[in-house]
Amino acid sequence: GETGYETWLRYEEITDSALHTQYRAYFQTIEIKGNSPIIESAKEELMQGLRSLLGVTPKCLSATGEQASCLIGTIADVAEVSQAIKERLREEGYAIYSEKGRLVLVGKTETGVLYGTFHLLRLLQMRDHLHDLRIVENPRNQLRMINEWDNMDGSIERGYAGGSIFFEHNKVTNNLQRIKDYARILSSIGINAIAFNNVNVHEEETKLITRKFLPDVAKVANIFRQYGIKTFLSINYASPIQLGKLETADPLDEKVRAWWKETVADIYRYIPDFGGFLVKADSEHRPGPFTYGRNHAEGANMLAEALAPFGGIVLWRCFVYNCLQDWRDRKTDRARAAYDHFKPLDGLFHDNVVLQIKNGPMDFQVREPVSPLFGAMPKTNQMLEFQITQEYTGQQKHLCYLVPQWKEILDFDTFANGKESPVKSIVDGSQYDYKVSGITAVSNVGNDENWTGHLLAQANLYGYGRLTWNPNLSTEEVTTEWTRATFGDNEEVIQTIHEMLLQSWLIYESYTAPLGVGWMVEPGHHYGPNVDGYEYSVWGTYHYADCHGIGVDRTVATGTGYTAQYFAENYELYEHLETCPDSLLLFFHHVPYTHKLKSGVTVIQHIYDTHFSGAEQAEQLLESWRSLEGKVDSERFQQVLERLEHQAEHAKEWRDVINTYFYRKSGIPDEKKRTIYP
Ligand code: GCW
Repeated sequence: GETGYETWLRYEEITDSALHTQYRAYFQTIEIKGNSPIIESAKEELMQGLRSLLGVTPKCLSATGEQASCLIGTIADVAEVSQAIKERLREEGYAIYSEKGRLVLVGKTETGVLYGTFHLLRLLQMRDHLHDLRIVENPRNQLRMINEWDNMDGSIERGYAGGSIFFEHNKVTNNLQRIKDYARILSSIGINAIAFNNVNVHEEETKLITRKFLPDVAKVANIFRQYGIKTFLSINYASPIQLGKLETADPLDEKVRAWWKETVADIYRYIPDFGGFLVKADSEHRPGPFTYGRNHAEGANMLAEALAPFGGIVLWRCFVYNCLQDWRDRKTDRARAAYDHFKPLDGLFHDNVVLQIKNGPMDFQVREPVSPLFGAMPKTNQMLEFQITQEYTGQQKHLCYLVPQWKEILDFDTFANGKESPVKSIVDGSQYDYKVSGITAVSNVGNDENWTGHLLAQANLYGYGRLTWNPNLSTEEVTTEWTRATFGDNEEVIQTIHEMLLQSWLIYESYTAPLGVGWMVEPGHHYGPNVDGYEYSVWGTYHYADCHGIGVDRTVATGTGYTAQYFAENYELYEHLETCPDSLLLFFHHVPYTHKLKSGVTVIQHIYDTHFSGAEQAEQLLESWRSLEGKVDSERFQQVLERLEHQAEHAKEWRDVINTYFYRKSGIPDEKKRTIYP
């Protein structure tokens, strides 16, 4: 039966006979130049895909002089590529063109060939014609990365789809086939880098950079390499103490510097193309340079120097804030932290360091503004971090398709370099002269049979990869691709799932924390409503609701001054009540419940309205899915059905907890007199 294991690489057989005939003609005979491991992967993918889509195994020609109907190779190997095409191809790019019944796929590099192969298969999945193709594709972002938060005991921090596919019982897994399948999935959407252990590096994981585990890490890296993916490791900043028996991890200490250099040299003996280190330092109780009175630049540069001779890089996370805050203290604002820590260090980082910045200033909430750090450091490489795993967006029990959210973030104009300096143009390196940059995200994959727990959450992984390849793709394009590749030809099925996905983020937002204020979740695991769960805690995540109003005053005029971290245009937008968008109102302002939104309703009435309608819409998602019974195979139908049933129930819980809380605080009844439990 269908488990969802194949993801969007299902390659369901093409039934349209005209198309079938057309495709078969192009794949009568294939010549694939080269025989490196990556080219072998491309060949394997193509053969497997064609067998499945067309039910045929094309004949492979090797340079016999006979002309193949489909020719594949790098520009170095394919003689007939025009100069014009050659010039347009950049690293990892490819071209696919066809004329007179012949198809040519060329990659600038072997990896380009592999990406081109996946593109070619996608054309078939989308049932596109292959006549007169003129495709030239280059990835927009240099680093297109995945971070796993996997622990060696087999658990995954914030994982909602089972255990790790990389580790079990404090060892690297023997199930290399599953890792290979993951590499295929990632490569098909253009991912080219992965850090496969959690950024919180615990005791055993610290040893991944030692000979105890390097042979195993190398096995994993060997698999990823065949799919054009570079392997990185998250490291423990205190490794010199824990592993090297030194008394300090001070980045300016000569012994520490020597220790890292030796350690790095050893890693490269096992993994010659090792990507580098991902570092969470001085964040949430993780060790870092602060202990020794050093700043982040000093801390990162020391590692960068050790990696530089091998071409390795340091991904240094900016998720740094005071996680021992006193709720009584109204001066400290967690949202300010990343900018306050890093902006003053612009220009001090080595050019093989990249700052990895979460999309928002807080922590992957369903709605928060874009981090003001993007574009604020013209002399420092920056990359963007998204969260595919749905920590705060329903934990893969609720449907929450994040592509629309990511599009908003990528398109957000920072005004860093004047008008039209969107986030996507910062992190693709086109705005400033960054040596390294790109996008990364926390994976939503685990060892559940269908990878993501919620089958439809596969769309988030797919969409992430596609947007990272090209942030200019529209939500509709990406969504259509995924839906067709995953669910086939039935227009009603495609239409219904497409709509469900596109509405789901706003639906989730509407029955959870209102108007950008965030949180209101159960502390610890972060699932389900608890309005005051974090209100008196150390985490700096407050909403300040009282009997008059709610929200965090982050203005310069009367609040924490956070708004000043934005460039002028955005500062003006957020600073003033009159211009601040409704969706972020409570993130930036503290207002009375009776404050009228731009939509014309009061804050309190908005809370009631959205929570009633949100829960209803969650019910409608379930109904929409039910309408597909018999049109989607029963196994996958059932999987999704169960999640949607839970979501519909849980949305009511959210609705009632939130509505009751605000009714009790404000004493203001619902204008429409719906049931609010007193
Ligand atoms: O989102 C928060 C999570 C932590 C996580 C941390 C981080 C890996 O609740 O579990 O730790 O962010 O991004 O470092």
